[in-house]
Amino acid sequence: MEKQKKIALINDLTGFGRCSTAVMAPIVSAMKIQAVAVPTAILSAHTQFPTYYFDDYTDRMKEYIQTYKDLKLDFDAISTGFLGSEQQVDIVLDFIRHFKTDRNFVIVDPVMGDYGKLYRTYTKEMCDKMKELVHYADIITPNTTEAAILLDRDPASAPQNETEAQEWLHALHSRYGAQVVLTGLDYEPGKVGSGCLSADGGTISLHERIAQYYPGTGDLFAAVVLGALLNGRALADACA
Ligand code: PXL
Repeated sequence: MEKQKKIALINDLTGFGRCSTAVMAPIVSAMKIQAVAVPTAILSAHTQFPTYYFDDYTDRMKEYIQTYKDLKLDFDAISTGFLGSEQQVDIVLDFIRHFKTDRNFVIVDPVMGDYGKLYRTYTKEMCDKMKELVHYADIITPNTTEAAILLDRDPASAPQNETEAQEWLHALHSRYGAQVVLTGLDYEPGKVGSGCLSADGGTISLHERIAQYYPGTGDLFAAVVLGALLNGRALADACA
């Protein structure tokens, strides 16, 4: 029998409001991959709500992760998302150094903000540390706000047409060396979409816009891409 694949989901655990681990774990499970949750923070509700309880898990992560070192687990992919503190990046880098092999890959969703603004628990220092982490990724999945921050551009700027979207994809690839999935492309009336840059080149795919804002959509998208990649799809196909 083929061994079931497993991924480390380094991300927060949020109760109310669908995002991060709560969204990603069921999706990858349905795609027949075991989700191994590594919590970065525990929140009662996500940060788009006017109030939430935020428990930064930094101090407990080292001991939590030690179990996986002791059990000599091997992961088929390492995925990172929302981080609770600047110091957590060093813990995540240690995780990558320990568990990265030539048979797995690292996918970093550089969660920092959306719609031109940082999430409320993020600081400028955390964004600078996030840039450090992104250098270790094989694949990155920023939205346009996060891409702008990674490129030291105005966070409220975004590609205004397909040529600019391709330029953003190539700029991210040349600065960080990773394959790129750029989400939240929003320049054509009635449409939204994503761009993807892999060894096969850059592909933009737009689809019909749903006139609603759903926090956690990026997490859902990242989970589907991750599951599809582990199930043997090429990156552009996984994004489509
Ligand atoms: O989907 C990104 C995200 C993840 N985790 C938490 C969030 C958000 C976006 O608001 O608040 C806790």
